[in-house]
Amino acid sequence: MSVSPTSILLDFVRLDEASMRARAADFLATMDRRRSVRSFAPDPVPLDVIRTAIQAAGTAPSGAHMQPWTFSLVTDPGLKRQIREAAEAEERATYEHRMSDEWRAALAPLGTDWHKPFLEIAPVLIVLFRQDFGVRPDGTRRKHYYVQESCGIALGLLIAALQHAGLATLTHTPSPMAFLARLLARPENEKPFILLPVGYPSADCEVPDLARKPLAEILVENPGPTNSSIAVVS
Ligand code: IYR
Repeated sequence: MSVSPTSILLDFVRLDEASMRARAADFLATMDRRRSVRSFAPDPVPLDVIRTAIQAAGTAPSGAHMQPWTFSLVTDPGLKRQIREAAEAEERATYEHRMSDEWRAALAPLGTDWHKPFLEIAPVLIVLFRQDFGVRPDGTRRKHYYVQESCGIALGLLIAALQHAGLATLTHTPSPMAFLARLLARPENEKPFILLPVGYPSADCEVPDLARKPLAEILVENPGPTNSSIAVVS
């Protein structure tokens, strides 16, 4: 069925159910080993692998296929230092003055503070910028749609691609992040969305002993007012 003059046949491989189960379980096992890492080894990583992961992130669906994202790849030690210094200045103000007591208490189990040495130690920083609008060659603005959702999906794919490729990362949001647009000389239509240090974990890397919610807690099947299988709490 042709839906538009420019459509092409879908390239889709239908798998047998045994293969589907094996692949789904393998993917879960890989992703379940993912942890937010804050202690990196300084060892370099293959940049072609990072570029391939970014290309995978760029396959994300986006509003009206506007692909409203730019990925900045930072490896230069001087630039990483500037990013660390600016991030720590903001984070220090946040931890010391801007955070509510409730927020501080929620972060306590993670053991975070304003020091961000990983921004210099990790061999790679990826900064994802969201494009709030596009700019045509003649300078006029092109509207973008569902920018937050689109970038959130691209970020999820990037994290999965990096994990799948054997790299560790952290979703870091030094707040506010405007300094990233300045230091990385991004145009006015781009705003920082997330900062990901990427590398190998340090040999002595520790992570908080956290548990993920079991499937039964995150999944409701066929929910609705008429579904009698949903327990009624009195
Ligand atoms: N951006 C700060 C604080 C922080 C906030 C949340 I919500 C976290 O899940 C973790 C940290 C920092 O990176 O320390």
